[in-house]
This record gives sequence, structure tokens and C-alpha cells, in this order.
Amino acid sequence: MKTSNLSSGTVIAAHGRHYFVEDQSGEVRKCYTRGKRSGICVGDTVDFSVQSAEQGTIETIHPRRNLLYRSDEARSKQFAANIDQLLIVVASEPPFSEDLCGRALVAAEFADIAPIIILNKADLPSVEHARKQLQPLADLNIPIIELSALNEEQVKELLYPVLENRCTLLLGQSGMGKSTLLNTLIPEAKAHTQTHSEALGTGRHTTTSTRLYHIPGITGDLIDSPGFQTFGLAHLEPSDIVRGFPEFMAELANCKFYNCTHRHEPHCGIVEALKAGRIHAERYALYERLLAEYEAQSRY
Ligand SMILES: Nc1nc2c(ncn2[C@@H]2O[C@H](COP(=O)(O)OP(=O)(O)O)[C@@H](O)[C@H]2O)c(=O)[nH]1
Ligand SMILES: [Mg+2]
Ligand SMILES: [Zn+2]
Repeated sequence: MKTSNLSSGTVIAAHGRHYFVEDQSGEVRKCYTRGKRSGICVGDTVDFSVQSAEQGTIETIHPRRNLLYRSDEARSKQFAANIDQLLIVVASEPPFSEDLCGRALVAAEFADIAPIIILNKADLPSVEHARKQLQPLADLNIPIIELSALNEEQVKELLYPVLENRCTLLLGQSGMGKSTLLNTLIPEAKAHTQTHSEALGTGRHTTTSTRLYHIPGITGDLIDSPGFQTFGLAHLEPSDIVRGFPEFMAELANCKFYNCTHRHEPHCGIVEALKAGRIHAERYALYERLLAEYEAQSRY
């Protein structure tokens, strides 16, 4: 293999069999993989051989610091690799799903990625309801930033300090205002999203692929990924699921059985904490759902 023209870069977009890779000088090339190698995702660092000013071939993928993904029995969906933090966008209208938000947090914990919640549409009176929905997460000391994505000045004031010098993945259930927030921070993203949708013949403003953007005005990257309606965690073992609930940790020592599943066993520290109100009922219910899903898929 010739290695004389090997460069390294960051995958900034993935489109089926080809990837856009940005090298250290900021040049972006369309790169192909050899054979049917899949598994590359946005945020990956890769070595590629230069074919031309526009094209390259990906030769190797560097080891990842982390990878955020979701999965169900049938397939898994990678969000991004090598990210510093996860920004989860929620709102009151339409109401956000505590289930989806909780699942994203469990996935982040599993991948060792710090989460931040954006409570968007703070200009609407209904924000009060979403604030109540978020109380269990506020109690866990997860940072929650209230803002309106329509208010450019406020977005920059509140988010620049958080985004500076980091690579941030933006996640959100559809309708929460994720695209609006992205466009406020990165005007270039709007044009990009539209062009891409037109090319595919889908509606405007539809985010169809994952893409890494540099944030103008500061040093920092933001990765936009498609909105989602489901968030399977089929890749998690029961012990991973438990670890996804930081509020369970202090209570585990009170479980009598080392293999306690924290459901019907006597003398369970988690169930006792639930009864005592130290663990929120909806958080415990999410734990039960995830465990039931794990059991359903491993039972064949
Ligand atoms: N009132 C209000 N509406 C917003 C805000 N952010 C987004 N929206 C609206 O919410 C709807 C969904 O926004 P969009 O960015 O497409 O959501 P996405 O599906 O998460 O990308 C649009 O009609 C936006 O104009 C906000 O901060 N305040
Ligand atoms: Mg969108
Ligand atoms: Zn227990």
C-alpha cells in the first residue's frame, strides 16, 4: 500500500457509502471506503489516501474516544463519535417525551458523555409545564438551560460559553426546535439542510443526515443529527441500564441480594428509595421498561 499521500481528517458528514472528510487545513474531500466497510460515523478521525483535490479513499479509522448510538433488535443507529457533550433539546409544545429524553441520558451515561438539556420555546407560557416535567432531572443536577431558539442574542449569550472549545452533539425529538436552534447558531446550516432535502425530493427543512458544523464566532463544533421518534437501548446489559440512573448508585448498597434486579426482591435499596421518595416514580418506571425490553430481546 502506498502511504506517501496519506492524510488524516475528521468525518463531517456520512451519506451511505461515501463520507465527507475535512483535513487539518480545512479542505473537505468526498471519500469512499475500500470494499463494504461500514461503521464509520461523523466525528471519526480517519486516515485517507488522496486521489485528487476532491476525492480520497478511507484507509483506517482511528480508535474512538466514545460513540453515542441507539439500537433495537433489528439494527443500530450511530449518532456520532468523539464528542465532548450531548445537548438534548426539549420543549413544551408539542410536549416532549420524558421517555425519549431519559433514554438519551442513559445512552450518554453509557458512552461517558456529559449531558446538557436545552428547554427550548421558553417564550411560551406552557414552558412552566415542561419545567415541572424536568424536575427529576434537575434534581440529578443535570444542567438545564432555558431559552428560545428564535432569540439569537439569548442563544449566543447562553450557549457560546457552553459550546466553546468543545464538540457537541445536538439531539432532539422532532418538533422541539432543534433545526431552529441549529440555524440560529449556524446560518450556513439552513442552506445546507434545504439543498440536501431538495436533492432527495423530500420536504424543506428536513434534516436527513448527520453533519458536523464549525460554529462561526467561536471555536467549537456542533453535530446535527436527524430527529428521532424511538430510542432503543438494546445494546445495554442490565448493569449498564442501572448505571444509566445516577440516583440509583447510592442506594444499591442497601440491596440484600448481589444479583438484585430491583423489582420484586425483598430488601431492595432501590425500591425502598422509591417508596421514600428519593427516586422519582417516572425514572423508576423507565428503568423497569428498559429492563423489560432487555429481557424480551434476550428470550429467544
Ligand atoms: N415559540 C417558539 N417556537 C419555536 C421555537 N423554536 C422553534 N419553534 C418552532 O417550533 C417548530 C418546530 O421547529 P423545528 O426547528 O423545525 O423543530 P425540529 O423538528 O426539532 O427541527 C417550528 O414551527 C418553529 O418555528 C422557540 O424558541 N419558540
Ligand atoms: Mg428539524
Ligand atoms: Zn435492589
